[in-house]
Amino acid sequence: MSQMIATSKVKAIIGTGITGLSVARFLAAQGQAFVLLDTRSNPPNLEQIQLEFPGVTIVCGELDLHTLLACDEIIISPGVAVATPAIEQAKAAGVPVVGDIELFVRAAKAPIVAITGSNAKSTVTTLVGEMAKTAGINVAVGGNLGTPALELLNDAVELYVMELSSFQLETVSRLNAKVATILNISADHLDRYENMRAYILAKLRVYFGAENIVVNRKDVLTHPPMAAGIKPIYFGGNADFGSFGLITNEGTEFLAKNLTPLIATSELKIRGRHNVDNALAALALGDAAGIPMDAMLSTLKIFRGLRHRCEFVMEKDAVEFYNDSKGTNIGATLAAIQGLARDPQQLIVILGGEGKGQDFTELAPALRAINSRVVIIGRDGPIIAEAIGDAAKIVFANNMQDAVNKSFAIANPGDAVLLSPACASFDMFKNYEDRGEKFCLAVKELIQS
Ligand code: UMA
Ligand code: ADP
Repeated sequence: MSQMIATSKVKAIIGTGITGLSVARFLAAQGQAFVLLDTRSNPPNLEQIQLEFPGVTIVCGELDLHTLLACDEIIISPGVAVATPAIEQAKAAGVPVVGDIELFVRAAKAPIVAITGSNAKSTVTTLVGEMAKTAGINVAVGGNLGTPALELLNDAVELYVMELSSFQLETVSRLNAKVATILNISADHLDRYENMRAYILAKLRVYFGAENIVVNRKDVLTHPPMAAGIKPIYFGGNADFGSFGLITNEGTEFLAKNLTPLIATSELKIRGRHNVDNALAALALGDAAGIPMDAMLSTLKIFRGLRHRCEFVMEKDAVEFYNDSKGTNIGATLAAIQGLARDPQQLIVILGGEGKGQDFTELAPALRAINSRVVIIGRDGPIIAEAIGDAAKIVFANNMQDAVNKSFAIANPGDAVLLSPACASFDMFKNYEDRGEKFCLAVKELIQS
């Protein structure tokens, strides 16, 4: 460390996860000195950090205010709340607190497409990235999606397509995106935010300095209160001037720009009505970013969506199975239920897990409206069952195989079984991917039985 702190300017990196590691690499490449702090007693990547930055100081455990006060900037990972007392105190003492996205914005030379929202971020980010690739644009895609922003920096990149979480947006001053969007807002992360207002204010930061703004016509919470002289581009709902929406011509429904039909809804490969909105959002973003329309439309004809998002798994005796394990909050599950519901086909929805303090009564009207049946798994099952009440017939299951078997037992030919738990997975599974994989395996097991 003595060798690295050859200057009085030392940065504090909070968190040794993939963000912290990317920040360390970025600062080291610039010859800047840093220390790493992580509140966990056994934080990740320690060996890797010691290998790449021999002798660097790593402080584990409760954040040390004296170390923070000795630094000229704090770069905080998204998983750590700015409201942590030591961070608040350092901030009050005049030490700037930023996140990796702030460093990324300072260094990025290509335009940025910035995508946030409570749900559909990964789908829309990936879709816009694929559209740019089809157009032959040198595009870098990442952020909350997986690859930390700073790892994407490259002077050859022509366009950055970034998924940004509210945590990442909290610590960026002006994103200055070429085009920015909030796709939708529903309750999430209320264990981290004091209330919905604080969560929405974090999301609204995505619009700061943006050249173009894309908003959801059907969700007023995505509209900036003051558009600062920018006319928003709308997506969703019926087509209109200044929007990407739906239009029906001679009985066929089309996605349209202004009032010009672009592609028939039936030509989309991603399933569910909510994914029609996602396609419209991607078109609006891509258009504002300068991606040619023909490349965007040919991408829509082949893009099948991401794994664990309303993914068709298999069918047995005319009962279809869908894996929406990424449906980890009520807003996502409502979209999946409404997106996949088809009259007279009925849905059997597998719900449950860690409820994150959500109000599950919000699910009841949607379940009642489609005459759904529900199979419940996981820790907060009883809370969910009580909230749903008599809005749907409820069956309890002990594990994923039991849930799949019981769902099939109550299904009629033509029905669909949808795993969209509206909950986090950690009470029973490693993560949502593990939960989705176990669902797919259980369906396979059922089919082979
Ligand atoms: N942690 C501590 N103490 C610390 C540092 C971290 O307890 O000092 C804990 C956090 O509370 C969290 C975990 O460690 O539970 C990881 O936090 P992190 O900030 O180190 O996370 P990274 O590994 O760097 O991953 C982060 C994003 N994680 C979070 O925001 C929690 C990843 O999003 C993102 O892909 C990655 O940066 C690259 O940009 C994940 C996520 O769950 C997928 N995001 C949330 C979501 O999508 O809902 C916001
Ligand atoms: P995120 O990255 O924001 O979590 P994903 O694209 O991974 O978004 O999708 C997560 C879940 O959100 C999906 O599994 C689905 O249940 C739900 N979802 C997808 N599209 C929409 C939409 N347009 N509105 C609301 N929920 C959606």
